[in-house]
Amino acid sequence: MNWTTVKEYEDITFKKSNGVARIAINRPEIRNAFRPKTLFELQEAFLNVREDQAIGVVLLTGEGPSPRDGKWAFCSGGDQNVRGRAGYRDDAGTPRLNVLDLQRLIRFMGKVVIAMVPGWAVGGGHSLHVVCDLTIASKEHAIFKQTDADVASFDGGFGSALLARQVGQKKAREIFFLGRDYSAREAFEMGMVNKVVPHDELEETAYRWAQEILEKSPTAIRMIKYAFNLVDDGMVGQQVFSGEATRLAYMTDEAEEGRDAFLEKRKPNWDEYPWIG
Ligand code: 1HA
Repeated sequence: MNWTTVKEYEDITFKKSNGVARIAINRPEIRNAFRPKTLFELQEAFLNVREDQAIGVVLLTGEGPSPRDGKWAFCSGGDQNVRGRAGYRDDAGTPRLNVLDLQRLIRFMGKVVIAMVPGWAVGGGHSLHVVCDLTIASKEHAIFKQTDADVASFDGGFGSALLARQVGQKKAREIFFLGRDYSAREAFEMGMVNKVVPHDELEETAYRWAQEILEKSPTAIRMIKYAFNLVDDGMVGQQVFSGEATRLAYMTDEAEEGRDAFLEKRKPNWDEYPWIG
């Protein structure tokens, strides 16, 4: 792995190497809790990746260990220090729930996002791993825990409903209603983790998975991600999937005839394009 830093940020790190982007929350002393600024920076990095046609896979993770006690974290959700009555306050004091914008970016991006979980994945951080396409977890240090109900918060979107798709209704309710700790192995057995690896091999494994994915057809991977999403995403899922169908249709001679006829101010000639039944 030969990571090159894309840009320096205050709350995150952002690197790229050989078709893979690595985006990490960098607040290890508070278990990588996010504040609005963290999320604005994450959104900027994800938008950069979305527009970079050389990148096919993103690894989302948390820097660590904590310089205070040596513990690892993926993310512990919203930073409770800046939580106000209507959301998490940004530098100007505006209350925000902008982790939901990040979730949508991950969900609707035509690239694979892998959660690389080195330690705690808690609350809104748990929901972030849920919305990622794949999760690879540290055998020794990853712990999954949904504390939303402990702090009077709730992710009623992907964090819960998509989780139920992954682990089943009963388990998802247990995770939210009891807020217990689950090891990487337990999370794997439930179906919300793809692979458990020794901590030292976490990044290398995620990077290797990314390289394997990069050997596949970009169009096929994008279409299958959107197809998996479609059944749960309602009309937005249909819009995203259909957008890709439109893109493919634009690549046909038939579509070019439609455009050319308009530009040449003539009737389109569809004779060469049969009504396939
Ligand atoms: O649910 C949502 C949303 C839903 C819809 C729309 C938007 C949403 C946006 C956000 C969220 C949420 O994320 S709500 C859930 C918020 N997160 C939590 O409730 C987790 C709180 N943290 C913990 O439960 C624990 O710290 C831990 C299980 C992650 C780790 O425990 P551990 O290893 O015993 O460490 P601990 O000593 O508790 O934490 C180390 C330091 O990190 C502490 O600071 P210190 O007292 O040493 O100065 C601790 O306060 C700090 N810290 C940890 N997590 C957070 C935090 N500080 C602020 N915010 C945190 N989330």
